[in-house]
Amino acid sequence: MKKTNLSEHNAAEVPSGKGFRIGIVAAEWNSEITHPMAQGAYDTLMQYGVTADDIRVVHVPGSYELTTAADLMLRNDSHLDAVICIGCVIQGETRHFDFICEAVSQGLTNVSLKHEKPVIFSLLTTNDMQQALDRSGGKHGNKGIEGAVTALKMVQLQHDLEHNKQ
Ligand code: RBF
Repeated sequence: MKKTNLSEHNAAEVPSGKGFRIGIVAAEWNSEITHPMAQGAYDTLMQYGVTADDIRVVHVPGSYELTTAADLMLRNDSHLDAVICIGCVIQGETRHFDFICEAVSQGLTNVSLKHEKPVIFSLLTTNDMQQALDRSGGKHGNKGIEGAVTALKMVQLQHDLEHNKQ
């Protein structure tokens, strides 16, 4: 099945998050975008059975700091199963676009491999503010919700593979 948008996901295909412990890191830069995404991620984790005690939310100044925060969270909480990283970089508004996107995508990959845990890339990289609004609760869904669904699927996959269930 072709899938480009997990916001309207099939609940039957999403693993239960019962017993999972998940971190959320959200950048304050473009907070009108990142806060609804973080809320969408949080609500989705709760919807699938992750308890409030097992969701750790932290904020960082900008998307560039997502990498450091994800690394710190995983280093200091050995029970964490995954970290969802939420940010928004708008191309038309900053020449830093390429630097930040490259650093975050490479940085989060490195953190994931270093800690051997899923680190979810929920970084909006849009041409303008309208495209970001469309993806943070607008006509293209909420990429924070999709980040949470991806986190649940990846934690379950890791568990299954480590226990030879797939
Ligand atoms: N952070 C974002 O999350 N999104 C942005 O669009 C964004 N644009 C920036 C533009 C400039 C010129 C600078 C200096 C920073 C920007 N940042 C942005 C903040 C960046 O992620 C980081 O917080 C700072 O560079 C401090 O390390």
